[in-house]
Amino acid sequence: MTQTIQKYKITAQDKETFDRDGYWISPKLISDEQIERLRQAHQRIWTNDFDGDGMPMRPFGSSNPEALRKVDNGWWFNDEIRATVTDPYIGELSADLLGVDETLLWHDQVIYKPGVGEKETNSGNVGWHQDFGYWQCSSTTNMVTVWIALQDTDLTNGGMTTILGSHKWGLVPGSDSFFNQNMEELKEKYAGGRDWVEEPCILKAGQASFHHALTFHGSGANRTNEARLSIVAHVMPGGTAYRPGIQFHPNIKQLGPRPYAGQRFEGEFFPVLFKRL
Ligand SMILES: O=C(O)CCC(=O)C(=O)O
Repeated sequence: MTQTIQKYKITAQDKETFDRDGYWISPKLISDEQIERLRQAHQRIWTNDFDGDGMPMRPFGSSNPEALRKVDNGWWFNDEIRATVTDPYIGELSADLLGVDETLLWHDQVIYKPGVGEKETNSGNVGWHQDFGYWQCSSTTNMVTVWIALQDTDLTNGGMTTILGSHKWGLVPGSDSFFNQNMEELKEKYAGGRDWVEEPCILKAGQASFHHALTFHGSGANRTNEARLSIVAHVMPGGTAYRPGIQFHPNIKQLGPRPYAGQRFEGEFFPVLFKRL
């Protein structure tokens, strides 16, 4: 079911921007009503109020109220999130940016960053990382993350920053560093000898940033008193297949008890979002 409101089409210039910078900012994609429903979906998830009788892919929760909260595959147990992250339009925009004819959902994330005001804490930080640092069991780096803002988002409330053109660096060893909250240490590790240019992703509610799987990105403290809410779809091209022996990812389990090299990530755990006719 299509939920998005705006039928903006990717232009040649948008694709050029994505290919050059490693990310692209969309116009507003979802309505105020859908934003509100997704905000309510967040509230339900954090109180374990699920649609259906399923469960999250990994347990979540922390006793620290200032910590970042996140859960993967919210679409398994929340219908509103399912409608958003499997929306064909999200799939079409992703396909056009990746330059492919088909896209599927790799997995989603529901992310909540509490507002900590002036408090001295880095517990909301997301360390500089490359998404593909976690996805090395897949056969292609040509994947994209769609980060949808559920409120106006900038650096004051812990919005993301991308590193301009860093998708051209290839996979940097050890870049699976989402949970390392020491941004300075990570910057030192990754920036050495490279052109490190930080670009904030400034989004109005309902806009999305699309970043390439090799683009370095991270985020800092939410210095407001309101939580920063987002829904994230990670999208892969049709034909993406299993590359064994490198790294574990929970998606491998969805391939069945005896996954094999070259087995496609497809079937009900990996919904097709878009297929060009
Ligand atoms: O929400 C954030 O600040 C970071 C999210 C992220 O790393 C991602 O969506 O790939």
